[in-house]
This record gives sequence, C-alpha cells and structure tokens, in this order.
Amino acid sequence: MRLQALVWDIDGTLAETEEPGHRIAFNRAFEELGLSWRWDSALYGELLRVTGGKERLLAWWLRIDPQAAAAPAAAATVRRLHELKTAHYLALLDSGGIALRPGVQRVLEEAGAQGLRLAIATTTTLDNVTRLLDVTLGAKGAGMFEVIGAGDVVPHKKPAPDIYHWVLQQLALPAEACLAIEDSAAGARAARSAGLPVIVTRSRYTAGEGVGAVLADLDGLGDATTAARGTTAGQAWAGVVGVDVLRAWHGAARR
Ligand code: XBP
Ligand code: MG
Repeated sequence: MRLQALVWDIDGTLAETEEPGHRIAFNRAFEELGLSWRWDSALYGELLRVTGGKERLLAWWLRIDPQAAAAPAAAATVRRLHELKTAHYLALLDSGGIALRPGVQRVLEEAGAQGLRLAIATTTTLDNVTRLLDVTLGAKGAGMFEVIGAGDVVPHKKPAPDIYHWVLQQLALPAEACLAIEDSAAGARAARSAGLPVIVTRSRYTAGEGVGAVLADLDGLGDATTAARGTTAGQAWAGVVGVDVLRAWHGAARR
C-alpha cells in the first residue's frame, strides 16, 4: 500500500527533550515540593523504561518507599508533582534551550509539500507537544500536523499500541499506509503492535536498546553537513533521509 502518512514520536525523535527538558523539570518539581529526590542522568536513563511522567513518578516512589506510595494520598501528590513538572518543562521550552533534531524540519516540510499527511503519537502531555512545536517551528508548527495523539487520551501508554490505534482512527487510515518514526524500544514496539512499519532514529538515552524489527535503525535523519548512519535490511546505510528514502523503505516492507 502506498505511503500516505508519517506518524512521529516527540520525545527523543522530534527533539532531544529528556535530558535538558523533562529530567531537569522533574528535579525542579521535587525541589519546589520540598522533596529530597533528585534524578541524575544515570538514574533517569533507568527510569525512562517506564513511559509517561506520572507513571514514572509512581514507579520511582514505589521503589524507594512502597508504603507511602501505596497510601491513599499518593495519587494526589503524584498529580501535583506532575503539574509542577509540566510548568517547569514548558518554561524550559520557552527559554529556547531545546531544538528540533537535525533533519526533522526538512523532512516535515518535504513531506507536507508532497502531500503526505503528518501526525504525532506520543506519551507526553499535549501542552508539551504544542509548545515544542510553537517554539521550534513558529506559528505554523502545530498546524503542520493533522492529528496529535498525546498523553492521557488513551488508557495505556507505550509500549502499548493504544496511541497508535487512536491516531490511525483519527486519520482513518490503515496501519500499512503509515510509517512511524520513533527513537526507543518502547515506541517501536507500540507502533509495531499497531501494525505500522517503523524507522528508529536513536536518541541520547536509547542508543543501546534492542528495538526489534524495524525498517531502518539510524542515529538520526541526517542533514547537508552530517550523514545519518545505521542499518536497513541488515546492511549498513549512510545518507540523508528524505521522503524518497522513506517511501523506498516503506515500499520494501510491503514486498
Ligand atoms: C516519552 C515519555 C514521556 C516524557 C514525559 O516517551 O516517556 O513520559 O518523558 O512526559 P515516548 P510527561 O517518546 O515513547 O512517547 O511527563 O508529560 O508524561
Ligand atoms: Mg521517544
């Protein structure tokens, strides 16, 4: 089936948001609420195995103090912490320290110009998505995407396929007409479980993960100055990923 839509993950794929954004924001929320919790990069890398900020907070709390984390008041504390974290994250985006990854804007614009439909399937909070698009792509940013599937719109976060099912339903497209672009094992699994072919552009925290069967496993999309590197169909590959390349990989998956 002909490629009709690209479905993008946000965190790690559109931008490197975890280290300079989410991790710092969690720590600022802990500080603001007078908690001594601090997540350094090594610990955060481990905690990222749990997708979703609220889910990650609860998993951490259960690990260090299962009794307190199981108490009736815990859910409200997690919610409050997550609200504070989101506010800090949005402020970090506003300060301009987070850019799109190389090649992302180029591929988005090329895809739009060629009539490919664009969508987002992410675990993060919707406000985080729209603000990232505003600060990196300007006023046209969010409007480039026909469908934005984010956060709690579905009951189960990645690696569950729910968010991809939701996006496919909104697009009214079968999974085979789409291509998912992800950076992590959890994301690739979510897309694959919903039937979408996947390419992976690995990010800081996902470099060593086993991502399972994907059409291409790359270190990025590449741009005019730096080629992307990785593998496709078991062969080494280096180049600049454009819509023509994505169409070729998608077509090969169908043969
Ligand atoms: C990203 C995440 C997100 C962010 C935090 O996973 O796990 O939870 O770290 O966002 P993916 P919230 O890239 O696979 O979607 O705190 O808003 O949940
Ligand atoms: Mg991701």
